[in-house]
Parts: sequence; C-alpha cells; structure tokens
Amino acid sequence: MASLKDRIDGLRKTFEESAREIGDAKSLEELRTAFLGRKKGHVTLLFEDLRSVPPEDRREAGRLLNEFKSFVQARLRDLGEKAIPGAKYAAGRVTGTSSVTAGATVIHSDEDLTLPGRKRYVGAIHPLTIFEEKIERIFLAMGYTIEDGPEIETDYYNFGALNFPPHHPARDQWDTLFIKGDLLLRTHTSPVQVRVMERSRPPIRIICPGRVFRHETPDPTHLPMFLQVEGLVVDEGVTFAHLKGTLVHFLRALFGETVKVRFRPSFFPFTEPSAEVDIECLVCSGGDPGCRVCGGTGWKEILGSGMVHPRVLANVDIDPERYSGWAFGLGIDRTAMLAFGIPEMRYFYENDLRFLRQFGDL
Ligand code: FA5
Repeated sequence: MASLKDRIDGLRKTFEESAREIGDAKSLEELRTAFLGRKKGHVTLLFEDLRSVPPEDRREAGRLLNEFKSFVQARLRDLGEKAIPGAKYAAGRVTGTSSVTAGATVIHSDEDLTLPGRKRYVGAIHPLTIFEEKIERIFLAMGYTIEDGPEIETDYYNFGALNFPPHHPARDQWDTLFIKGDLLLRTHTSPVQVRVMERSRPPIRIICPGRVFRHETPDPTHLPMFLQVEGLVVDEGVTFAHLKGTLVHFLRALFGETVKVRFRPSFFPFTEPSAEVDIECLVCSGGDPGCRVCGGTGWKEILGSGMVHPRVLANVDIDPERYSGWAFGLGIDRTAMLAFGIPEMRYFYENDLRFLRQFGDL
C-alpha cells in the first residue's frame, strides 16, 4: 500500500509540473491523454495494477486510486477554464468537436458560445387557410353565414339547375372531370347556391368556400384543383348596385382602401347581367411586360359575378317576380397569390417549408 501511495504522490508531482507548461488546448489534451488515456494513461495503468493487489488491501487501494482520478479530472477542468483563453469545460457532456476527458468535455475556443440556439419550428396555419379565414371574417362582419356543399356533385347541381341546357357549348368553359354516370367533380362552388336556395327562403346572405376541380394544365395562375368562395344574396329589391358596392367594399377590406378594381361585362348562364372583376397586378403593378401573373396587362381577373338569372330562382321555387339576387365566385388561390405578391400559384401546394415558413411559425 505504501508503494501505491508513493507512486500516486510521484504522479501528482509529475502532473503539477506538466500543468505549469499548459498554454493551449493541445497541451491540455496531451496531459489528459497522459493521465486518463484509455490504453496507456497513468491512472488507467494504476487501475489495471489493482488486480495484483492482495484482496484485503484492494478496497483501500481502490479508494486511493479513485481519489487520485477525481483530483486529475478536477485539475484538468480547472486548467481548461483558467489556462486557455475563451475555453470552457462542460462537465460530462459531449458537444460538437469537443474532446472528452473522463467526466469532462473541453469546448474549444473556436466555438462561439454567444450564438443564439437553433430555432425549433412548430406547425402553423397554411397561407391559403389564413387567407380564406380573412375573407370569411369580412363577410361574417357584414352578416353573411357560411355554407358548405359536396365536392362530388351531380350534373344537375353543377350545370342543369344553373341554367346550362344539356349539350350547351357553355359547359365546355368548365373543363369538367367526370366520375361515373351523372357524377362529376364540381367545377365551381356555384352548385352550393342551388342547394342553399332549395333548403331556405329569402332573405339569403351566404358565402361558401371550398375546393373545386377542372381538367386544366397547371401554369402560374391555373391549377387543376383550387379553392373558390361563392357568395349569394337573395332578397326583395336587390340590384346590381348592391353587387358592386359589396364587392368593392370587400376588396378594399382585403387589399386596402387604395386598391384599383375594375368591372368588365362577361357571360355566365346563371347570371344576367354578368361581370368579371379584375384587380391591379400586385406582383408587377403593371410595370413588367413579361409578368407571369398578368402577362404585362397590369390587371388580373379574380372573380365572376352577376345578377342571379330568373330561371335559376324559378328552378328552386323562388318567385323571380318578387325576389332578385346577386352572386359571385372568387378564386381564393389566385387572389391570395396577388395579395402575398407570389408569382406562382403552384408554390401553395408544393409543401416546401422554405416557402411556408414565410407565412407563420412553421
Ligand atoms: C366561375 O367559376 C363562376 N362559378 C363564378 C360565378 C359565381 C359567376 C357566381 C357568377 C356568379 P370562373 O370560371 O371565371 O367562374 O372562375 C372564377 C374564379 O376562379 C376566376 O376568376 C379565378 O379567380 C378562379 N379560377 C378559375 N380557374 C382557375 C384555375 N384553373 N386555377 C385557379 N383559379 C382559377
């Protein structure tokens, strides 16, 4: 036992002599290896010798060795903190390129401990949902209610009840995806108008947002699956002035008071008269002849609208002599694209987190 104590005292002296020479991470690491190295470290070798100590002395020898090992570890930690500028010891934890001492880790001075931690992202609301909810809030504030309808429709609701005679060429404008027999994927949200008018009586003031489908080749402003929001008002004395006033108010609430809006005469079988509404191109403001969104015209169509055709009212047993109505159907994706200044509608569906994170904490 006396000889073990002498060996430990000798090693302690050697350790302290070497410690005086420590000036950088490299020499500190060399000292650590010399004492705690897994193969030839002095402390490791002493522990190996423990096997040859007589059993009755082993307990005391183990205590002396553990005490010496703790001393070496504590001194290394101490030296790491004091002798190496900018270096720090993190006891017992392995980080990055750090070198590990038994129970302690040197974080080298090239690691910048003042850097902010890495951000952890949580899921958030999709930009199209954010935009759809904004539209809903504007109409809810005007006293409208929100309605829903099926995405798989019958020919009657998608076309027939909306005054499209069978085989009428106007049907071609809605590139329809047929399913089987009478069933198809709805090409617009207008069938919900019919369903609501069938089950309720005027006054009616509703919007219905939802997914629609068309046989279209995708491009920056067209998708085969997109979102529309339908609006419908039916009451006594409803005129085109109500349509125009409400839509202008809605678009100003959505885009700001100064947004430029224009109404263009158009045709839909279920409205008469009809108008399409364009807003100024918020991607190029009309300044780019090659703009992929407006084609350099400075305007982009965002909705169709018109006075509900008397035949559509008659189809749902609402007296067109007494009641009149107006309706609109707006493309949510296309309008969101303009509102957010995005040149490409497909980005909404690609699930690229670099895109989505710009709209919220994703
Ligand atoms: C309709 O779908 C009519 N149902 C709108 C309507 C409702 C008129 C009520 C009158 C009364 P249209 O096919 O133009 O109309 O589509 C309306 C809007 O949907 C367009 O202005 C555009 O913003 C959007 N839209 C149309 N096709 C696409 C497409 N392929 N991809 C993305 N958005 C589209």
